[in-house]
Amino acid sequence: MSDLNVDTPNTWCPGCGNFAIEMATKKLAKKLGKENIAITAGIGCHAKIIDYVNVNSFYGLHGRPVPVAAGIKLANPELKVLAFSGDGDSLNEGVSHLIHAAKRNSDITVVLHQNRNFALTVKQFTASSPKGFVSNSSPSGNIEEPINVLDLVNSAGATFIARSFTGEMKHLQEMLEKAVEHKGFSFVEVLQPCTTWYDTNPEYREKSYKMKKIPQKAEKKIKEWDYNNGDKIPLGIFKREDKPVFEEEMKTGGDKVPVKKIFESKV
Ligand SMILES: Cc1ncc(C[n+]2csc(CCOP(=O)(O)OP(=O)(O)O)c2C)c(N)n1
Ligand code: SF4
Repeated sequence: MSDLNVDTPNTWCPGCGNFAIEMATKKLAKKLGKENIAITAGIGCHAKIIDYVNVNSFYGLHGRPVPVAAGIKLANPELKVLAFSGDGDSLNEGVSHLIHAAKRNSDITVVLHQNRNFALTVKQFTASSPKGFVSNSSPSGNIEEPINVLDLVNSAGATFIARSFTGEMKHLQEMLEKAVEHKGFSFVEVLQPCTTWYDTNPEYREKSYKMKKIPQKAEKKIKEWDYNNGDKIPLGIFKREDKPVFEEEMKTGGDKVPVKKIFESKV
């Protein structure tokens, strides 16, 4: 993978889950051919993946890796496009972009580095932090309930939903490969312990387990873990379904979509 490596010094903390995501991304790029993929990222520790993997990439604004990826895919549908995002990035700052890309079934893959805090800016609570989380912006404990991101993207219309953990390298690799193979909006939540501000390794090692098959009722399985104190954290694919993708609908100008009488213009 020498041509995927860079000379840039790596500034992630020792033991950070991001190293596993970097490794999995390099293996994916090697498998697909580096000229066939493009990656985007927001701003944060997660986003440094752009600096460390030598493929075509775009370092976006905070919360904006998803629309940039969707734009790249529209312009060049041959590319496999992945958006790497943080939970602060796409669940606080840019949450509307995530919802709309899922709603459109844009043919991109979003990889969420789920470390459940704003890490680069030294530990503030995000929409994924558990209730009671003590941070620099919640010194007495977070009073808000965490968002279940899988539930959110499922309701928005995501056609592929998976969760993995950076402590399960082989599983992570498999989830990324399956997500990229999927035609339509694919979302992979990667549980990524932040060893400096919120080391969730012991909790995830104890509670996570791999699902044997895709559950029949995604909604129910997705709610098995509430991001607070649940006992079990399922890993694997929760949902995979075929639906028309945005880029192809755009190409045909929507002429295959039946227009209902009520929406026809009078002018
Ligand atoms: C519009 C905007 N708001 C705020 C910031 C400051 N900022 C930079 S990185 C960051 C935290 C990123 O957290 P997250 O997206 O969860 O990624 P992590 O660092 O945890 O990987 C923030 C708030 C910014 N750069 N731009
Ligand atoms: S602060 Fe956390 S997320 Fe950022 S590099 Fe260090 S361990 Fe990783």
